[in-house]
Amino acid sequence: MTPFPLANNAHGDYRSGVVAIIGPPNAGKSTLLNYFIGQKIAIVTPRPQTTRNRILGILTGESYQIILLDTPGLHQPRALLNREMVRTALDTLAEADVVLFLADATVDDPERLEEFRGEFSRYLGNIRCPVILALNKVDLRDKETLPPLLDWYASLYPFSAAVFLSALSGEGTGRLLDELVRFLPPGPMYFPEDMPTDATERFIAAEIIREKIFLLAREEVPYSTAVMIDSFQESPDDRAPVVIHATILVEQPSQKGILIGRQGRMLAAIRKQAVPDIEEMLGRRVTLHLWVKVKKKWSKNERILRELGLSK
Ligand SMILES: Nc1nc2c(ncn2[C@@H]2O[C@H](COP(=O)(O)OP(=O)(O)OP(=O)(O)O)[C@@H](O)[C@H]2O)c(=O)[nH]1
Ligand SMILES: [Mg+2]
Repeated sequence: MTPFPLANNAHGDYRSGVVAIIGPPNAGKSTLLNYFIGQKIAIVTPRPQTTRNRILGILTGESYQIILLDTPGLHQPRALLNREMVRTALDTLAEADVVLFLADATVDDPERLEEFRGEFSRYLGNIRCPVILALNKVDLRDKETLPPLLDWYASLYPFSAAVFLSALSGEGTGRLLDELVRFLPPGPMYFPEDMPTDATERFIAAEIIREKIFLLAREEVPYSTAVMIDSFQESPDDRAPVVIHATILVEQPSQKGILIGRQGRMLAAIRKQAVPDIEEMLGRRVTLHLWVKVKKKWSKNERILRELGLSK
């Protein structure tokens, strides 16, 4: 990363670096990224394996700059797309100054936890920097039941610190921030202080559409979709809407039928929910045109995954 030259690099107590947020699917990694950045950069849904890319958020304070990397959930991948998602998450470890291992505190059944032991240990075993444990969703837990859970995680790995957290309510986030800064090395400001992310508006718009598909379409359908922005036209007149054309890829003709819906109702609902979020992100009105296209086995095709930014 090329340091952004700023005056406060001059004194030595400024801290900065990369914090990789890793953990199982659905633990709340993207929720935490959005909480810290104070705006929606990463999409959030109640379903696992929502995030597919590394998403960078920048949190700048008076004495620190944290480059947060949200990642796809760690799981045992079978299909090519899933393998690429896990690889993307594990690749962030090489760049990290600190790793935040975020787990879901509502997953506490001892047998279920033991099923994860080997997998978690394997991921954590390759990390060469401090790892902070955050047990998330404590708003859903009776606090007295948390210490045994912490003991289980402590038996897994020598975490440098542990924090109970609610990424939804913000409880525990102050303490987590203190811990993250404590383990960051001294360093310069890498990004301008008012820059929240390096993600493009096009990328976030495509992700918002994907989020609505995850929220509205059932079963495996969202997992067989990808969204491509075909065009993104901003008029020089601020009051004119931004006109976005996007294509939703599916793998089967039956999935195309589901996503269009009877008399186009599903596609209309996706558009209706996506537009306000995209408008909020852009601060401008938006006209969104959506198409659905069948591209057989796109998720098993390396070339298409690369084109979609889902593979190297
Ligand atoms: N009650 C509660 N729900 C939470 C909290 N954090 C996240 N959630 C919910 O948990 C679900 C998953 O959140 P995400 O942020 O998408 O989880 P993720 O770890 O990014 O998931 P993947 O991208 O699939 O790996 C969503 O329904 C969130 O609203 C929390 O602190 N408390
Ligand atoms: Mg996510």
